[in-house]
Amino acid sequence: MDSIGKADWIASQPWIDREGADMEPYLRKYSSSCAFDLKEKLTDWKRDGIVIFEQVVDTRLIDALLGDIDHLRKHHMDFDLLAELKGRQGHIRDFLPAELESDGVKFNSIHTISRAAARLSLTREVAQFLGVIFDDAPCATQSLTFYKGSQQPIHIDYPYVRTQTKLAYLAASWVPLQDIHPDSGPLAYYPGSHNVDVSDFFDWGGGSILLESDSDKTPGQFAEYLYARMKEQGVAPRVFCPRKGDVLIWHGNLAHEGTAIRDAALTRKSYVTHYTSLAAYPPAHLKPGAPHSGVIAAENGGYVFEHSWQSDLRQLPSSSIPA
Ligand SMILES: O=C(O)CCC(=O)C(=O)O
Repeated sequence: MDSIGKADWIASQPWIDREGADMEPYLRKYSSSCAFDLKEKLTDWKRDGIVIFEQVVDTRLIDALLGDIDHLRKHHMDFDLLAELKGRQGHIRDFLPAELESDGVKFNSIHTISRAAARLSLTREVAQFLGVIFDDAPCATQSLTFYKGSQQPIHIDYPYVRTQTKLAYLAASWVPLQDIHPDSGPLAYYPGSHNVDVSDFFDWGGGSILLESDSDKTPGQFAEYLYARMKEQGVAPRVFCPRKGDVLIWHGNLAHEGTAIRDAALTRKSYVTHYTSLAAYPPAHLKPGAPHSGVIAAENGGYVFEHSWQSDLRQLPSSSIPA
Protein backbone atom coordinates (compact mmCIF):
# COMPACT_ATOMS: atom_id res chain seq x y z
CA MET A 1 0.00 0.00 0.00
CA ASP A 2 1.18 3.54 -0.71
CA SER A 3 2.21 5.46 2.36
CA ILE A 4 -0.15 8.03 3.85
CA GLY A 5 1.19 11.48 3.04
CA LYS A 6 0.33 15.11 3.71
CA ALA A 7 -2.16 15.24 0.82
CA ASP A 8 -4.18 12.55 2.63
CA TRP A 9 -4.25 14.65 5.77
CA ILE A 10 -5.35 17.78 3.91
CA ALA A 11 -8.03 15.86 1.97
CA SER A 12 -9.53 14.48 5.19
CA GLN A 13 -9.77 17.77 7.13
CA PRO A 14 -13.06 18.70 8.84
CA TRP A 15 -14.80 21.83 7.58
CA ILE A 16 -13.19 24.23 10.09
CA ASP A 17 -9.64 23.38 9.03
CA ARG A 18 -10.26 23.84 5.32
CA GLU A 19 -9.07 26.94 3.53
CA GLY A 20 -11.67 29.72 3.59
CA ALA A 21 -13.81 27.91 6.21
CA ASP A 22 -17.04 29.80 6.86
CA MET A 23 -18.42 29.52 10.39
CA GLU A 24 -21.79 31.06 9.66
CA PRO A 25 -23.66 27.95 8.42
CA TYR A 26 -22.40 26.00 11.44
CA LEU A 27 -23.34 28.78 13.86
CA ARG A 28 -26.84 28.76 12.37
CA LYS A 29 -27.06 24.98 12.57
CA TYR A 30 -25.66 24.44 16.07
CA SER A 31 -25.64 27.64 18.22
CA SER A 32 -29.07 27.09 19.77
CA SER A 33 -28.22 23.53 20.87
CA CYS A 34 -24.91 24.44 22.55
CA ALA A 35 -24.66 25.25 26.25
CA PHE A 36 -21.90 27.85 25.56
CA ASP A 37 -20.97 30.69 23.22
CA LEU A 38 -20.21 28.66 20.10
CA LYS A 39 -18.74 31.55 18.10
CA GLU A 40 -16.25 32.33 20.85
CA LYS A 41 -15.16 28.69 21.17
CA LEU A 42 -14.88 28.14 17.40
CA THR A 43 -12.75 31.29 17.20
CA ASP A 44 -10.47 29.99 19.98
CA TRP A 45 -10.20 26.61 18.23
CA LYS A 46 -9.39 28.10 14.84
CA ARG A 47 -6.68 30.34 16.35
CA ASP A 48 -5.15 28.09 19.03
CA GLY A 49 -6.20 24.50 18.28
CA ILE A 50 -7.53 24.19 21.82
CA VAL A 51 -10.59 25.21 23.80
CA ILE A 52 -10.98 25.29 27.57
CA PHE A 53 -14.28 24.98 29.44
CA GLU A 54 -14.07 25.93 33.11
CA GLN A 55 -16.11 24.21 35.82
CA VAL A 56 -18.29 22.13 33.54
CA VAL A 57 -17.18 18.60 34.45
CA ASP A 58 -19.33 16.69 36.93
CA THR A 59 -16.99 16.25 39.92
CA ARG A 60 -19.13 13.36 41.22
CA LEU A 61 -18.13 11.44 38.09
CA ILE A 62 -14.49 12.34 38.74
CA ASP A 63 -14.74 11.01 42.29
CA ALA A 64 -16.46 7.86 41.00
CA LEU A 65 -13.64 7.32 38.48
CA LEU A 66 -11.02 7.79 41.21
CA GLY A 67 -12.91 5.16 43.23
CA ASP A 68 -12.91 2.83 40.19
CA ILE A 69 -9.16 3.26 39.72
CA ASP A 70 -8.60 2.45 43.38
CA HIS A 71 -10.78 -0.65 43.10
CA LEU A 72 -8.98 -1.75 39.93
CA ARG A 73 -5.60 -1.48 41.63
CA LYS A 74 -6.82 -3.62 44.54
CA HIS A 75 -8.60 -6.26 42.40
CA HIS A 76 -6.66 -6.20 39.18
CA MET A 77 -6.84 -9.98 38.60
CA ASP A 78 -10.64 -9.68 38.21
CA PHE A 79 -10.64 -7.23 35.28
CA ASP A 80 -9.88 -7.23 31.60
CA LEU A 81 -7.83 -4.13 30.70
CA LEU A 82 -4.50 -3.04 29.25
CA ALA A 83 -2.02 -1.04 31.30
CA GLU A 84 1.25 0.65 30.44
CA LEU A 85 4.31 1.19 32.60
CA LYS A 86 7.56 2.73 31.36
CA GLY A 87 6.74 1.89 27.74
CA ARG A 88 5.77 -1.73 28.55
CA GLN A 89 2.18 -2.48 27.55
CA GLY A 90 0.36 -5.53 28.81
CA HIS A 91 -2.72 -6.97 30.40
CA ILE A 92 -3.24 -5.71 33.98
CA ARG A 93 -3.20 -9.35 35.15
CA ASP A 94 0.42 -9.54 34.00
CA PHE A 95 1.52 -6.64 36.20
CA LEU A 96 2.54 -7.03 39.82
CA PRO A 97 0.36 -5.22 42.42
CA ALA A 98 3.35 -3.00 43.29
CA GLU A 99 3.71 -2.04 39.61
CA LEU A 100 0.05 -1.05 39.42
CA GLU A 101 0.54 1.11 42.52
CA SER A 102 3.56 2.84 40.99
CA ASP A 103 3.56 6.41 39.77
CA GLY A 104 4.05 5.88 36.06
CA VAL A 105 1.26 3.40 35.43
CA LYS A 106 -1.40 4.27 32.84
CA PHE A 107 -4.66 2.40 32.32
CA ASN A 108 -5.74 2.15 28.70
CA SER A 109 -9.41 2.56 27.79
CA ILE A 110 -10.74 2.24 31.33
CA HIS A 111 -13.99 3.62 29.86
CA THR A 112 -14.78 0.07 28.67
CA ILE A 113 -15.20 -1.03 32.30
CA SER A 114 -15.95 2.25 34.11
CA ARG A 115 -19.25 3.99 33.48
CA ALA A 116 -17.91 7.08 35.25
CA ALA A 117 -15.04 7.25 32.76
CA ALA A 118 -17.35 6.72 29.76
CA ARG A 119 -19.63 9.50 30.97
CA LEU A 120 -16.69 11.85 31.63
CA SER A 121 -15.63 11.29 28.00
CA LEU A 122 -19.06 12.61 26.97
CA THR A 123 -19.11 15.70 29.19
CA ARG A 124 -21.76 17.96 27.71
CA GLU A 125 -19.56 20.84 26.51
CA VAL A 126 -16.97 18.45 25.06
CA ALA A 127 -19.47 16.31 23.16
CA GLN A 128 -21.40 19.33 21.88
CA PHE A 129 -18.28 21.18 20.77
CA LEU A 130 -16.78 18.17 18.96
CA GLY A 131 -20.17 17.50 17.38
CA VAL A 132 -19.83 20.89 15.68
CA ILE A 133 -16.16 20.43 14.72
CA PHE A 134 -16.88 17.04 13.16
CA ASP A 135 -20.38 18.03 11.98
CA ASP A 136 -21.18 14.52 13.17
CA ALA A 137 -21.49 12.61 16.44
CA PRO A 138 -18.18 12.47 18.37
CA CYS A 139 -17.13 8.98 19.46
CA ALA A 140 -14.46 8.03 21.98
CA THR A 141 -11.88 5.70 20.45
CA GLN A 142 -9.49 5.31 23.36
CA SER A 143 -8.70 6.76 26.79
CA LEU A 144 -5.77 6.97 29.19
CA THR A 145 -5.55 7.63 32.92
CA PHE A 146 -2.47 9.27 34.42
CA TYR A 147 -1.51 9.30 38.09
CA LYS A 148 1.59 11.46 37.82
CA GLY A 149 2.82 13.88 35.17
CA SER A 150 3.76 11.97 32.00
CA GLN A 151 6.86 14.08 31.16
CA GLN A 152 6.17 12.97 27.57
CA PRO A 153 8.29 14.93 25.08
CA ILE A 154 6.55 17.21 22.59
CA HIS A 155 4.39 15.28 20.12
CA ILE A 156 1.30 15.43 17.93
CA ASP A 157 -1.22 12.61 18.21
CA TYR A 158 -2.15 11.65 14.65
CA PRO A 159 1.00 9.70 13.67
CA TYR A 160 0.15 7.38 16.59
CA VAL A 161 -3.63 7.59 16.97
CA ARG A 162 -4.83 6.66 13.52
CA THR A 163 -7.49 3.97 13.52
CA GLN A 164 -10.09 6.54 12.32
CA THR A 165 -10.92 6.25 8.62
CA LYS A 166 -10.59 10.03 8.12
CA LEU A 167 -7.18 10.84 9.50
CA ALA A 168 -7.84 14.49 10.38
CA TYR A 169 -11.05 13.70 12.28
CA LEU A 170 -9.19 13.48 15.56
CA ALA A 171 -9.33 15.40 18.83
CA ALA A 172 -8.73 14.72 22.52
CA SER A 173 -10.02 15.95 25.86
CA TRP A 174 -7.91 16.34 29.02
CA VAL A 175 -9.82 16.19 32.29
CA PRO A 176 -7.92 16.92 35.51
CA LEU A 177 -9.00 14.54 38.28
CA GLN A 178 -7.65 16.99 40.88
CA ASP A 179 -6.49 20.63 40.98
CA ILE A 180 -3.23 20.64 39.03
CA HIS A 181 -0.16 22.02 40.79
CA PRO A 182 2.44 23.85 38.64
CA ASP A 183 5.22 21.63 40.07
CA SER A 184 3.43 18.34 39.30
CA GLY A 185 4.43 18.18 35.61
CA PRO A 186 1.35 19.82 34.03
CA LEU A 187 0.36 19.44 30.40
CA ALA A 188 1.71 22.16 28.08
CA TYR A 189 0.52 22.92 24.55
CA TYR A 190 1.78 25.02 21.66
CA PRO A 191 -1.07 27.38 20.66
CA GLY A 192 -1.62 27.60 16.92
CA SER A 193 0.62 24.62 16.12
CA HIS A 194 -2.40 22.70 14.79
CA ASN A 195 -2.25 24.91 11.71
CA VAL A 196 -0.37 22.92 9.04
CA ASP A 197 1.49 26.08 7.98
CA VAL A 198 2.98 26.12 11.49
CA SER A 199 3.56 22.40 12.15
CA ASP A 200 4.18 21.37 8.54
CA PHE A 201 4.50 17.56 8.29
CA PHE A 202 7.18 15.29 9.69
CA ASP A 203 8.39 12.70 7.21
CA TRP A 204 8.72 9.35 9.01
CA GLY A 205 10.34 7.95 5.85
CA GLY A 206 9.28 7.72 2.19
CA GLY A 207 6.88 10.66 2.60
CA SER A 208 4.78 8.90 5.25
CA ILE A 209 3.26 11.15 7.92
CA LEU A 210 2.43 8.17 10.18
CA LEU A 211 4.60 6.08 12.46
CA GLU A 212 4.78 2.54 11.07
CA SER A 213 6.55 -0.53 12.41
CA ASP A 214 9.22 -0.06 9.72
CA SER A 215 9.50 3.76 9.82
CA ASP A 216 12.98 5.19 9.25
CA LYS A 217 12.48 7.79 11.97
CA THR A 218 11.82 7.52 15.71
CA PRO A 219 9.50 9.36 18.12
CA GLY A 220 12.65 11.03 19.51
CA GLN A 221 13.43 12.49 16.08
CA PHE A 222 9.80 13.58 15.75
CA ALA A 223 10.18 15.49 19.05
CA GLU A 224 13.43 17.11 17.83
CA TYR A 225 11.66 18.16 14.63
CA LEU A 226 8.75 19.67 16.58
CA TYR A 227 10.95 21.54 19.08
CA ALA A 228 12.93 23.04 16.19
CA ARG A 229 9.79 23.85 14.22
CA MET A 230 8.08 25.58 17.19
CA LYS A 231 11.23 27.66 17.80
CA GLU A 232 11.47 28.64 14.15
CA GLN A 233 7.77 29.60 14.07
CA GLY A 234 8.04 31.51 17.37
CA VAL A 235 5.47 29.36 19.17
CA ALA A 236 6.07 29.13 22.93
CA PRO A 237 4.42 26.45 25.09
CA ARG A 238 1.55 27.40 27.39
CA VAL A 239 1.31 25.45 30.64
CA PHE A 240 -2.17 24.24 31.67
CA CYS A 241 -2.85 24.22 35.42
CA PRO A 242 -6.60 23.63 35.60
CA ARG A 243 -8.87 23.07 38.56
CA LYS A 244 -10.88 19.91 39.05
CA GLY A 245 -14.05 20.54 37.01
CA ASP A 246 -12.25 22.17 34.04
CA VAL A 247 -11.56 20.47 30.71
CA LEU A 248 -9.34 21.19 27.72
CA ILE A 249 -9.94 19.88 24.20
CA TRP A 250 -7.08 19.72 21.73
CA HIS A 251 -6.91 19.34 17.96
CA GLY A 252 -5.40 16.12 16.53
CA ASN A 253 -2.56 18.16 15.00
CA LEU A 254 -1.70 20.20 18.12
CA ALA A 255 1.82 19.91 19.56
CA HIS A 256 1.76 19.20 23.30
CA GLU A 257 3.89 17.65 26.02
CA GLY A 258 4.04 16.65 29.67
CA THR A 259 6.31 19.19 31.41
CA ALA A 260 9.01 18.26 33.93
CA ILE A 261 7.89 17.18 37.41
CA ARG A 262 9.51 19.65 39.83
CA ASP A 263 8.13 18.06 43.01
CA ALA A 264 8.16 14.26 42.86
CA ALA A 265 5.77 14.03 45.81
CA LEU A 266 2.91 15.57 43.83
CA THR A 267 0.32 13.58 41.91
CA ARG A 268 -1.17 14.84 38.63
CA LYS A 269 -4.21 12.67 38.18
CA SER A 270 -5.78 13.14 34.77
CA TYR A 271 -7.98 11.42 32.21
CA VAL A 272 -7.50 11.75 28.45
CA THR A 273 -9.98 10.65 25.76
CA HIS A 274 -9.33 10.55 22.03
CA TYR A 275 -12.28 11.03 19.66
CA THR A 276 -13.23 10.73 16.07
CA SER A 277 -16.57 11.15 14.31
CA LEU A 278 -19.21 8.45 13.89
CA ALA A 279 -18.60 8.28 10.13
CA ALA A 280 -14.82 7.91 10.69
CA TYR A 281 -15.04 5.39 13.54
CA PRO A 282 -13.12 2.24 12.54
CA PRO A 283 -15.87 -0.13 11.30
CA ALA A 284 -14.02 -3.24 12.48
CA HIS A 285 -14.12 -1.91 16.07
CA LEU A 286 -17.94 -1.68 16.14
CA LYS A 287 -20.31 -4.42 17.17
CA PRO A 288 -23.06 -5.37 14.68
CA GLY A 289 -26.00 -3.02 15.02
CA ALA A 290 -23.96 -0.04 16.31
CA PRO A 291 -24.77 2.78 16.97
CA HIS A 292 -28.12 1.30 18.03
CA SER A 293 -26.50 -1.48 20.02
CA GLY A 294 -23.05 -2.21 21.41
CA VAL A 295 -23.12 1.17 23.17
CA ILE A 296 -21.60 1.84 26.60
CA ALA A 297 -22.79 5.45 26.78
CA ALA A 298 -24.73 7.75 24.44
CA GLU A 299 -25.00 11.24 25.88
CA ASN A 300 -24.94 14.82 24.66
CA GLY A 301 -24.89 13.67 21.04
CA GLY A 302 -21.76 11.50 21.47
CA TYR A 303 -21.02 7.80 21.82
CA VAL A 304 -18.77 5.43 23.69
CA PHE A 305 -18.92 2.00 22.07
CA GLU A 306 -18.09 -1.47 23.24
CA HIS A 307 -15.17 -2.85 21.27
CA SER A 308 -16.20 -5.55 18.78
CA TRP A 309 -13.68 -8.00 20.25
CA GLN A 310 -14.93 -7.64 23.83
CA SER A 311 -18.07 -8.95 25.46
CA ASP A 312 -19.54 -8.92 28.94
CA LEU A 313 -16.52 -7.26 30.52
CA ARG A 314 -16.66 -7.22 34.29
CA GLN A 315 -17.46 -3.64 35.29
CA LEU A 316 -16.00 -1.38 37.96
CA PRO A 317 -18.25 -0.08 40.81
CA SER A 318 -19.38 3.15 39.10
CA SER A 319 -21.13 1.10 36.42
CA SER A 320 -23.81 0.13 38.95
CA ILE A 321 -24.64 3.76 39.84
CA PRO A 322 -27.82 4.79 37.99
CA ALA A 323 -27.23 7.53 35.37
O1 LIG B 1 -1.04 14.36 29.94
C1 LIG B 1 0.08 14.38 29.46
O2 LIG B 1 1.08 14.68 30.12
C2 LIG B 1 0.29 14.03 28.03
C3 LIG B 1 -0.91 13.37 27.43
C4 LIG B 1 -0.71 13.15 25.99
O3 LIG B 1 0.18 13.66 25.41
C5 LIG B 1 -1.62 12.33 25.20
O4 LIG B 1 -2.47 11.64 25.76
O5 LIG B 1 -1.49 12.37 23.95
